[in-house]
Amino acid sequence: MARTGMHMTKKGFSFQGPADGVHALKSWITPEDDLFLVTHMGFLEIDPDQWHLDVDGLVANPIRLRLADLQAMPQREYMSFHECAGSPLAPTVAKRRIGNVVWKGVPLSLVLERAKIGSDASYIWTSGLEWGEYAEVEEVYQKDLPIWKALGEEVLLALEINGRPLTPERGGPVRLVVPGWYGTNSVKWVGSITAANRRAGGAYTTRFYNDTTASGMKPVWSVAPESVIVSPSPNDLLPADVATKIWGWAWGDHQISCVEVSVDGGGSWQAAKLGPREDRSWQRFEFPWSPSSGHHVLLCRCTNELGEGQLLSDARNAVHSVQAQAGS
Ligand SMILES: Nc1nc2c(c(=O)[nH]1)N[C@H]1C(S)=C(S)[C@@H](COP(=O)(O)O)O[C@H]1N2
Ligand SMILES: [Mo]
Repeated sequence: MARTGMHMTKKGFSFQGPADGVHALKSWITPEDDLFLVTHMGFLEIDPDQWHLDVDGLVANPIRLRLADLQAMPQREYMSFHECAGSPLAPTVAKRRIGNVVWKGVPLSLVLERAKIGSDASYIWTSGLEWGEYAEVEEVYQKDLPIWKALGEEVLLALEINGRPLTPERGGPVRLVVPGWYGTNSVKWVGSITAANRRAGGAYTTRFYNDTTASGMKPVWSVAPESVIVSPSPNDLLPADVATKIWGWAWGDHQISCVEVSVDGGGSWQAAKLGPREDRSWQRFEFPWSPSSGHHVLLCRCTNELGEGQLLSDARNAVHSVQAQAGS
């Protein structure tokens, strides 16, 4: 049921992102104007004075927190890439909705501690306050986290992004952020948190955002290694035989240890120079290149510290390629 002090400003699924896609992502920290926005059922606008968060379920001390209560608690900043997993109706299509931002908020673990979470709790369920329909399903946007992730220092009830309060479209006044995991887990317009001893049974945790694998269903949680070429972009005309750089970003839940670039459509691969990561930020890679006159197919692929890599196609983290033109 809708609480008072809130209304939907736009109904239905919505995606917004930069017109140039990943080629717009030229800065280390993605300005909000270049950061994608996703909602399934619509955007919610909440009066911050009326917002509250209920924490219940397997807790000894159920609590209701208002915005001022959260603002009075210890907060931390955490830099992280932020990536949408793509459509739950087409989970093997790479959408490359990505950015790198700094979140600020109260660690979820502190709120769970205040509520005296029980030792029998193994999952934390989180629900958004908006309402409506997505793919003919009319249900609350509810997600879950296993307790080990929920208690991670990086998981925040965020109040700010890049030093500014969250806008209504971004999920303000308070949203969950789960750095390292796909955006679908970072519940916007959060209104309730429930400690439970099993996974949440709603559409957004069972029917959507579950991948079919050889060993059964796998929730869309940890972000697989991925990389994109930011420059050159397909619109550039490069001067032939002049030194330039192929550069881009690589990221994943686990640190990226190697990025390789191909300038011949995947015939051969060479290691790129790879930059550091901060918290769970993306990492910059670059590769020097002097293109001969003509058409070139550029690709990049990465491997994380666990040895996991990227498939060429048919995966949400499939290899990115760019068609480049050089001439004189
Ligand atoms: N309440 C709520 N939270 C939500 C969603 C939603 O539809 N409702 N969409 C999720 C998805 S799929 C993504 S990718 C991120 C997008 O966050 P952003 O719009 O800030 O980029 O929010 C997630 N949190
Ligand atoms: Mo998403």
